[in-house]
Amino acid sequence: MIVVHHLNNSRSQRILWLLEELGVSYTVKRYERDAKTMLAPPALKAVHPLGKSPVVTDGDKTLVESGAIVEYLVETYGQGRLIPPAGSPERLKYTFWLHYAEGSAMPPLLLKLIFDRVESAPMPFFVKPIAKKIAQTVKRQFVNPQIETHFAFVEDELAKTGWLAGGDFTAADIQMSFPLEGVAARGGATKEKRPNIVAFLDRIHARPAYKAALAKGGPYDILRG
Ligand SMILES: N[C@@H](CCC(=O)N[C@@H](CS)C(=O)NCC(=O)O)C(=O)O
Repeated sequence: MIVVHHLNNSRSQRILWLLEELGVSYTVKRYERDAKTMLAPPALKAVHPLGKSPVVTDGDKTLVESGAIVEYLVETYGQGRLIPPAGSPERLKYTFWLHYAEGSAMPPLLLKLIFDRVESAPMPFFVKPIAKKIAQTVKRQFVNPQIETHFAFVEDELAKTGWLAGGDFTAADIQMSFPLEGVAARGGATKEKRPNIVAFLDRIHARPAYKAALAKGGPYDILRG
């Protein structure tokens, strides 16, 4: 039996969605983030030493890292669904997006989250202006331009077919949903600026499997920013 160790408001939401798309049965074990630090509870470290979400257990296997989990589930339970044929140009794109989501798209979003927090964190009044200035400078000079470059690229790629790995919806679209929801929630992808990303999000959010996964995973506040 597959168990998804699911942290609220996290990347494991897309694993629930993938399993719903594949129609594979699974159970969800829920974990709640610490309200102050937003970190996962120590109980998750008992499942895997990294203590991050998602973690999937399947019999005697324990799997971590979203992209690797997506690959495993599609390979083991997909029966050729949600993945372009081996050797096709679409398959190369599929592999690219599976890696790109966590390797390139997420890091600048994470940096923005961290420096936003530095900017608004409570601290002694005499340090605050300095911390604020540093955070704003890093964001202006490095983080925001990176976000622009990456999501302009995704926007252009989506213009081709509406999906990322060719003409069909694949697990690469599921893997990319998290950074795209993240950038939209933080104001970096509006209808005016990134219409293809917004239309992509509207399409995935309308899928019955996406909705079923939300019902299983509980509140998913990333959608509200
Ligand atoms: N690249 C990893 C990232 C895993 C990760 O950082 N997960 C976050 C949830 S979105 C987490 O567990 N955060 C809580 C913590 O670090 O304590 C993946 O895609 O699985």
